[in-house]
Amino acid sequence: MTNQKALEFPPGFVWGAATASYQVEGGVKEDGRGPSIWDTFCALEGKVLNGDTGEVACDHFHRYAEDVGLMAELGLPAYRFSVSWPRVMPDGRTVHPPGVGFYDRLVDELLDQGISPIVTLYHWDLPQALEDEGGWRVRDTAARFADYAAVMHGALGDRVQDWMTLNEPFCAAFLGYGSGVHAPGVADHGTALVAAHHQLLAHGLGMAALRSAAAPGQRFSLALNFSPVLVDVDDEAHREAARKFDGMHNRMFLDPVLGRGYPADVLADVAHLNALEPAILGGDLETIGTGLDWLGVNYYAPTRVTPLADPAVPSNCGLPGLRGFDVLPPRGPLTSFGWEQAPSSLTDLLLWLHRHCPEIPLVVAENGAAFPDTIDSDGRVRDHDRALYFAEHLRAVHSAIRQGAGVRGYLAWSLLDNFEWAMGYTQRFGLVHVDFETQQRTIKDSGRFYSRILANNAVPADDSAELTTS
Ligand code: GBH
Repeated sequence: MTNQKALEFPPGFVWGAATASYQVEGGVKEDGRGPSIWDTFCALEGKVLNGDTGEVACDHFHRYAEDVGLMAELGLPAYRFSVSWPRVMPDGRTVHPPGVGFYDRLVDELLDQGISPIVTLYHWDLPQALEDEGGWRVRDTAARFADYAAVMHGALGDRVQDWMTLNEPFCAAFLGYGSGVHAPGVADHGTALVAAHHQLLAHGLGMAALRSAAAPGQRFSLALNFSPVLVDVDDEAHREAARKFDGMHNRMFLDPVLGRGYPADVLADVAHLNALEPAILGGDLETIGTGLDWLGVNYYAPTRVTPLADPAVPSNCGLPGLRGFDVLPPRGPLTSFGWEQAPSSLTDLLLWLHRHCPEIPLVVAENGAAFPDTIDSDGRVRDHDRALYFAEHLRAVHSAIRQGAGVRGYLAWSLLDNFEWAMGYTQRFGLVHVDFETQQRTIKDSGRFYSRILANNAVPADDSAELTTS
């Protein structure tokens, strides 16, 4: 890749890969771990495809050392993982040292291999004990989260520089309590808005807890999932449809953490549910808006919307309270998940963030694609589609940087094929193939390709032979 056709990233650009506790760990009963809402949800009939569960997942709980070895083989400078709250606090409140011990060992193993840990505290696996007390419907869960954040900082803060409070509160609130396709499986739009507010409050209280214990140089953040909106026609009605979706999907979570409160147009769009504003108590917006040291940007696909003739008709988008428009089917090349492949939307998103909050450094904290893997008789895992997806999206990131966006890093989703939530084990996102029968790991062609990109700090400018040769 030492030709003139490579697009170079800025010096110090952070490369890595990400996972999440429930998706990879397994070991759900090891060392006294308590149940999470995902253990409960998976046991319900018909919630997860094929009745799959995270009981074993990638067995990362037992194989973490081997997995860190794979990261070293790939040459990853950084690894983003999440902590299972019920592993370290089985009842959601009381510290359980054996559970903390797992993350102690993981962090030490990473540091031994020269890999920087990036810790996410909440990637959707709430202790079931707290759900039994109301979960994200109740404010107290936010206070419990702040205690948990303080505990984890106490345990790992001497070795971990980069911390994220929440991953994608959009999903945990709107899929968990709004559409009900994720744990705990509640389907109520008003409840989803309240859950979103309490998660943002947890972020704010968690940030305060982390900052009060901060060592010099530590950085605190969260990861939000963004979906840029596409319309077919540039007229008033289409712009209004796009505004509503963008408001509820993107600005609803970003503006409060930036200290700007909830967007007025979003509050107006959901006022008829009479749920969000009553949940906001005095001081909450100040707590939530504590500012960020950087922003984790998770991007997978854009969303296409179209206006409806009747503004009072509920939207098919499934987001709380939205009316008067529908989401259209994705177009063009799709991933096996059925998501649209649109690298230019990633450039647009990063440039929009740069204009919206120029003061905040951005890190792409998740980006990747589900495709089936083809395995040769010699065991080689060919996944040309995934390599191409990474190449195109990294060119999109490069283009945003060239146009001025302050993007400091990129973390591929995911290190390993893993438990893909409601889709069970049917969607593979890994740089490393996992055989879920034998737990054998095999670095995919896309993993080798990514490894060369980060070694060169550059992505090939076009789809040369480098995509397929290893
Ligand atoms: C991430 O969420 C998660 O952080 C990660 O755990 C997960 O494995 C990864 O994505 C891959 O799924 O409802 O059909 O209109 C991604 C956020 C939110 C992106 C839902 C797609 C819905 C498309 N996702 N969104 S749809």
